Amino acid sequence: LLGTRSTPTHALAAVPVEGPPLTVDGFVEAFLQELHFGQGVQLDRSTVNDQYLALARTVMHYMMAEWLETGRRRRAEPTKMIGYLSAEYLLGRQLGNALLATELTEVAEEGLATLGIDLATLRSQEIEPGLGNGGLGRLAACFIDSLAVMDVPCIAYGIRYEYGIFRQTFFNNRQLEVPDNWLRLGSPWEFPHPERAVQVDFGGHTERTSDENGREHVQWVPSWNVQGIPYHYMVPGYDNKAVNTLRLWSAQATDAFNLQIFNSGDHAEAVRSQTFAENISKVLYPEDSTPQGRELRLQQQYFFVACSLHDYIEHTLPADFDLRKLPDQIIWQLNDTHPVIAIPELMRILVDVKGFEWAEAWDITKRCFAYTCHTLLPEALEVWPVDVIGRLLPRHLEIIFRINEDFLIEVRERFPGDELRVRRMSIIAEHPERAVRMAYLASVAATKINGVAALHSELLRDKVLPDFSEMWPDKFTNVTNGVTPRRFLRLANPKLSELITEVLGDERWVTDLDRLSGLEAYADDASFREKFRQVKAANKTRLFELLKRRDGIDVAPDNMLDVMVKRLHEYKRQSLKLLHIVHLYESVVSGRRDISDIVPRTFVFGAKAAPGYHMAKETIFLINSVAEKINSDSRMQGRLAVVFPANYNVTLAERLIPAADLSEQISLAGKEASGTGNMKFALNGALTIGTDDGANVEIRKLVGDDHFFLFGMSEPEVAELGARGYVPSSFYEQNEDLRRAVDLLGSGEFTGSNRDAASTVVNDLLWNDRFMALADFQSYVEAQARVDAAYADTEAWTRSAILNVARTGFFSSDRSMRDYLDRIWLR
Ligand code: GLG
Repeated sequence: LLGTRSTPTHALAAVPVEGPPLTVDGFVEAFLQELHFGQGVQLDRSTVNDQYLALARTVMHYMMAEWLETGRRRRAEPTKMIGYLSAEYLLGRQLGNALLATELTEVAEEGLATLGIDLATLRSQEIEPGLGNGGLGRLAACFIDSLAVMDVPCIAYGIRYEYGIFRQTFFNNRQLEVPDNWLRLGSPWEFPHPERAVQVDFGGHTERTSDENGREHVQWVPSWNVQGIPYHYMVPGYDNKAVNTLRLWSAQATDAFNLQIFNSGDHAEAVRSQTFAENISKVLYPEDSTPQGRELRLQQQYFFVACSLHDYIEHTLPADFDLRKLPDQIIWQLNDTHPVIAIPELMRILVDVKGFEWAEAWDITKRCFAYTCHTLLPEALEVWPVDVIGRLLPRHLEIIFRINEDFLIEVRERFPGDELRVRRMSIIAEHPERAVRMAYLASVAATKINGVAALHSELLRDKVLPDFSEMWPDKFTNVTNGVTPRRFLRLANPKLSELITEVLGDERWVTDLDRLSGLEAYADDASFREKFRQVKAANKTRLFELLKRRDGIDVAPDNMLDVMVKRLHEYKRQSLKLLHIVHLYESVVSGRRDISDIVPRTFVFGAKAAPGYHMAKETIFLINSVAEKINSDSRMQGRLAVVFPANYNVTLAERLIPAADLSEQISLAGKEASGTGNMKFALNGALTIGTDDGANVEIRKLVGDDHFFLFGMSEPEVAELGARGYVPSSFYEQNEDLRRAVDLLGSGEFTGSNRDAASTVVNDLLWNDRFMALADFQSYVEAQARVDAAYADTEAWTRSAILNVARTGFFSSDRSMRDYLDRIWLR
């Protein structure tokens, strides 16, 4: 009876569920109830963790009624829904958002205060679930927030990694990685459903039989399996009583598998098999914008996708559902190529399990998937060796081959005699080894393919997948990324939110961000500008207090705050930022510039490097080394400072972004697909210094050239320089400032006279510089001089900052979701 529904006939079974009363007293009572009966402890004996867990559970009681009601409502009137498939969700802390969603923040604050408990303390007790690497995972979290807010039916599927993105610490200026044991203090937000476990098969071989009509049947005979246990999380809307579900899968050994070995007396082997199975959801691969071609990663991908499809088809759809109508019921959105193995999986289910003819199954499958690409780096497109897939998923490999065969026939029909094109487009690459190009598989099957910013979608169409766009121009579309205004403005910046609400008259902007345009008029109002500055100053104070507590870092209160936070990656060019800093420092210590001529600035970095990414880790080391030297050099008089708090994550972002004056978005044009940090900064009133890349292009268009510091080559210029042959050392030789900065960096000045310690980065810049930092240096330094000049005019700067807020409502992820609905999901 596992998993079967028990339906009591008692009248009480239909009683509507209600949360506790929305009053301070009601809240306090519910909280104490949770403390006593949930945590089993009395207030005077309770720890902060007890209180945090009880508080989380209390807030969940309020959301629960809405969750249940949303489910009931959706089942009563089924409409097409979104199945969001993502290997990452970088959620950030849950408590603050849950309080916001239930409008309980003040009630909780007041109620807890009557018990002598400080809400902020409990909030800081939460360990954020870091189940993602960076932009891609955070985007997924913003999207599911928006879908709930818009009351769009969506189940988000992913993996419940036991360890999320590693915790970064620094030792001797180098990055050390500490496992992120985010579950260690309990995890109140999740509901495990072991009774809804799904078995997932791996390995083995396939067998063929013919039935009496001569029709061939394929049987996959797997050699091992695991089970996926779903954990459900609430995804609350805002002020709309809708709560969606995030369903994350955890891997466990199947009982039968275990018991057999255990009974044979081999206890060690039984434990080993258990460990082996659990490894699948053990840890998030810490790679960002580079694929990790390990077999375990493919296991993870198939694991969560197989669980999710099974869960939907067998547990969510009505038992008698006619699968020919599947495309009317669901669209599976593939968040990058990580879940693309879902395509052959659906084919396998339809053909092998449900008995569909191939052609009909393919027709259904083609209408069930859409694919989002998040990159422009060719090396970041996932490719799986044929023998790895064959060993792990032999049936899926056959299916992929068959899809490819049919597809290549189609290509030959469309472009007769063009065998070069056929080879280029084949889902199977032949060199350097036979491998499946997952982006191609996705492109062949998907109804729509989208990039994540206007420029990116253009380049995706014309440069990454040109043959596909020629064949199916209508498949290609753009949806510019967005960020949730709930977390990244309303929650992260309460002071600015209050000010906005004050002048706009109400809070409707929180779910209708275009309303921020109402701030335009106030940019010219001196008293509003003064208030705006006070907000920024207060946000800085709040950040500096945190940095003091968290990292022991002292930050000068009055400096311009210049922030570059994102994953450490060569294409993002943290090294260009570093060259600028060293250039300023060098110009002072060489006596070419007086320190009093430097506009006081604090440069903030936040960045994790993938543990196996050597160049990125050396860059972190160098930034820390430069910071150490500059910060302790009394000649700088605090007017030039570099801080690099360890372990940049969502929680820190929420403090940093509202405090920033300047946002650094300096990737080489044509390399950053979109960026989303860039949007968060603009929305919080930081001005951007940036290249014409990713969503910067759209930000600049919206805020206007006068309120954005553009520099660097454009994408066509980059392409042209690349084609001509880029020689970084020629830029070094021709530019004295650059030469002095590079020389100083390489001299050992910052690395305890150890030249070798800086050489990895410096030599690469001089002799390789794949992302053309040296070519953009001069333009960057000039743009920074314009920043300095602009910042000196406080009123004009504030005006620009306000206009950035007023003009970036477009970047709400609610708008992104509307675009997905219009252009992809409901088409
Ligand atoms: C990618 C890109 C970012 C993009 C993000 C979300 O590198 O430019 O903003 O996805 O689409 N791998 C990523 O983080």
